Amino acid sequence: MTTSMIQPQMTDEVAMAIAQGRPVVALESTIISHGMPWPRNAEVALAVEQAVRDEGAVPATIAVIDGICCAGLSPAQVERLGRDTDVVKAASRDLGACLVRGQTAGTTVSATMRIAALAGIDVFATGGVGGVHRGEGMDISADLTELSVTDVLVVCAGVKSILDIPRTLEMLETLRVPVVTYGANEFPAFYTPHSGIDAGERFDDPAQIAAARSANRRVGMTTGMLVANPIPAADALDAQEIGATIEASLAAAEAQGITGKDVTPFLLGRLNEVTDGTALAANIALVLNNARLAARIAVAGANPGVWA
Ligand code: PSU
Ligand code: MN
Repeated sequence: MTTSMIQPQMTDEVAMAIAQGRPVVALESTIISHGMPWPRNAEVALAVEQAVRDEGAVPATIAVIDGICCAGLSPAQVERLGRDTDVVKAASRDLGACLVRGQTAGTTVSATMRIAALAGIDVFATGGVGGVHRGEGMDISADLTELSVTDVLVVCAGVKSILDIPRTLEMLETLRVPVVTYGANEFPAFYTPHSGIDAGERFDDPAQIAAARSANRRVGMTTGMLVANPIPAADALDAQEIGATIEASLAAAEAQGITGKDVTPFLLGRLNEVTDGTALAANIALVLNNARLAARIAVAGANPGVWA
């Protein structure tokens, strides 16, 4: 890191943990500002922080508050992200403009990775990463490009089928981002553990995931790493049913001319509405599940000698 890069504003809890080399897990905030409805969004964000603490790591929810990059938020700041309607959605390329304008932003996976890296945090839990959208529109999330250049490990529940899962995995291969699946042979599809796609690399032990990451670093990889963690069977939705609902939501987005960064929030909002809370409940369950796995990987990685 060059000295001209900024240091995010950190809470004492996060700053102290980083200084002492204790495990820290970054958490994103677009899921709060644009991914879930108020007031569940703020409640869930605080519950996810607690899940990380319960596994022995320190949570650092990341956002831009009044033009300042923050790693670690107060409950009042989390509430503001969840409730205020003037909070913008920032990917990594939006950060500069947000800072200059003094805006408050929920950070996507790409922007959260960027700020986590600045803070010295290298494990991050989210729900789903962005990816290659369906259709021929070439709508490809900057989450993938950020993963290719920023060394932060991201735990997600796979790729939601609002996206083109096979193309997203192909793109990750092209970008040489290591992808591993935790405890399954099939790559998960967010609301369901089933995508019909082979998982590729499977690991059953968080410590092994930490070790694989360390080995990637030893061969000179400077990319991030994507860990796909299947939603627990008890919380999963019926693949066919949610698949049909997603198809209908995609058609609605197209009919209404939704484009650009509004596409993902529109689809998520619509899924949460039309499923009468079922999709939201599954989303919450998988985020908590991802937070716990990320914390276990961070704890394993913080053991002396595991990570270079
Ligand atoms: N997937 C979800 N919930 C979310 C997102 C993705 O299930 O809230 C958010 C994440 O912050 C992700 C972003 O980084 O959407 C991707 O947006 P886009 O497709 O515009 O790159
Ligand atoms: Mn896009």
